[in-house]
Amino acid sequence: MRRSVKTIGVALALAGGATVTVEAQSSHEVRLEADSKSGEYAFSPATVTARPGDVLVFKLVNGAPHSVVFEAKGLPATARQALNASMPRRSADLSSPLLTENGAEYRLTVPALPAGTYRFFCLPHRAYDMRGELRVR
Ligand SMILES: [Cu+2]
Repeated sequence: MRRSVKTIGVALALAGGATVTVEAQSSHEVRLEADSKSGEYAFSPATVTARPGDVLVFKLVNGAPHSVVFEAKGLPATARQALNASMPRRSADLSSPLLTENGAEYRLTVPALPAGTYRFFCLPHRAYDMRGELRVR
């Protein structure tokens, strides 16, 4: 299930008459789960499309531990740096900490990245093909 919450853009009038426009942001929920019947591990949805400034909410539904690790292969150095800076409590290059509790959420704000596809996977379930992709517009 995908949930998208729109935040209305807000124009702030500052002293002196200057106006700053804060762009509308969306939040996108990605579930990390294990199918109880098939035993398959998955990010759901496996593809999330977002803009810089949007928030990704990785929600651990079941099957923990999970993690979110972006693929380093083919990433330009600046994109790698931006992604690393966007990841709270990073455990290694492009890696979230190991998320051990079902029900927990891991949030990151999509940094300024060139439009394109950024692949990620779950380290504990990499061998089970638990992966997804972020498409930045
Ligand atoms: Cu996993």
